[in-house]
Amino acid sequence: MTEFPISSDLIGTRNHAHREALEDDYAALGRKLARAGIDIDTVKAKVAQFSVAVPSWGAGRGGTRFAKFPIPGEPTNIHEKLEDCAVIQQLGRTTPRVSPHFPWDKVSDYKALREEAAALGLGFDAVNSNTFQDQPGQAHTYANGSLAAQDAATRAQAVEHNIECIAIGRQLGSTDLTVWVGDGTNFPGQQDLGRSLDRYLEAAAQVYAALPDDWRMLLEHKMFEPAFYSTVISDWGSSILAAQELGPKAKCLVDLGHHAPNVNIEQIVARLHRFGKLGGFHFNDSKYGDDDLDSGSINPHQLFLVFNELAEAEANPRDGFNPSYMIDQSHNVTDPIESMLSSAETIAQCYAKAALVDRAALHEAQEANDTMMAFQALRRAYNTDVAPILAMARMEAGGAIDVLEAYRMSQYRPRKAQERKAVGLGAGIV
Ligand code: RM4
Ligand code: MN
Ligand code: MN
Repeated sequence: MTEFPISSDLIGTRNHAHREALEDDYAALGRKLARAGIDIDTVKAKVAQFSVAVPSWGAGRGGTRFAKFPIPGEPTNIHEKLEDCAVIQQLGRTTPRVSPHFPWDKVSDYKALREEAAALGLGFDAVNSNTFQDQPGQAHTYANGSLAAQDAATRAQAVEHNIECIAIGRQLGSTDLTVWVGDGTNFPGQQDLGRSLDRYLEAAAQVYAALPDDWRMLLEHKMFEPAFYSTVISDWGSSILAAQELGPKAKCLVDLGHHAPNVNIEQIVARLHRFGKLGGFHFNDSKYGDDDLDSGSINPHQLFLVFNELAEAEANPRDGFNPSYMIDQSHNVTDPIESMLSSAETIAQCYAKAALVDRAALHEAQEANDTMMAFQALRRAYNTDVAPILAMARMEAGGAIDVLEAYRMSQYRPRKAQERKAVGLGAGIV
């Protein structure tokens, strides 16, 4: 029996208040879609099976390198983070898995942690290794790199940490290891650009060799930060070359904030898919760099175009297309639960809109070089308000029609502020 943190009576009462209006909106949208030959219940069923993982570290307040402003009731350990993630899943019903980060989420008993999560209605997604920070008592510093460090003992330590993450992930039921390294340089000449990649590839191959048969290694590229002149896996080109060299279980992971400004990310999606290397996504939004803002808050159209490529990929699968989707955001000025509820809804909305694209009409217009009609096929879907489809799917799954209203009325955060100890630096990323 799942023990969700919010009272189901509260959700039931609020849903009762909103139900009639929702049924009205759903019926109206259903008639509109039917005129275009689309069955709304089929779309709803598709949306109901869509899910995106939440990052354990996203449950804490993030910050910048200038300051961090924790909020009362913020989680301070993985147990409290799981409880917050359970709230997001209970109300929104699109986030049934949590992606843990090690050593941040280290515990002594992972079997017990898996059971604790399951009791809250949660499972685990990709495990994330961390070789971008030093931990107390660590033998070798990552100040000069980890998998690509000049120092062989440092590389060995980073390899060993990744292998430990796989061992932890096996106990948690994960099947993906996400590897993002901060390795890179701040000055021209600081490191040899070719040789640092050689070192990375050699060390990454040792991690790859430790992957169980059904596991994938997801390589996450990032153009800059913390290194500001060069990073070892800087872009999707470096990422796919590394993944191709490592082998079939190595795939590329696209974090929406990790590119040069104005890069055509949807095209990157199509390219990676073409070569069977699209492994996963970290959803967020950005205005300037790795801003980690809420998904779709700056450029919802880009998010839709990314999902449009994913829908194309889903229709033409290559090499077991099964990308792992995760939210990767830093909530500096909002309640992280509210941001993730709102972001998960935005992501699912873009998924639903992409499912509405009339692909036959799109392909026909593309074949005929009819630019305007091809564009309109996308535009029509993008302009459709799919909120009633999502709300109906949510309600039928036991979630809340209005997730933010139910969350606020539950007084969850004020209750946790009474129960939980005050945060030091909290659980979010800076
Ligand atoms: C990085 C990257 C990784 C995440 C860390 C916390 O910029 O996005 O995915 O694990 O931040
Ligand atoms: Mn990321
Ligand atoms: Mn990032």
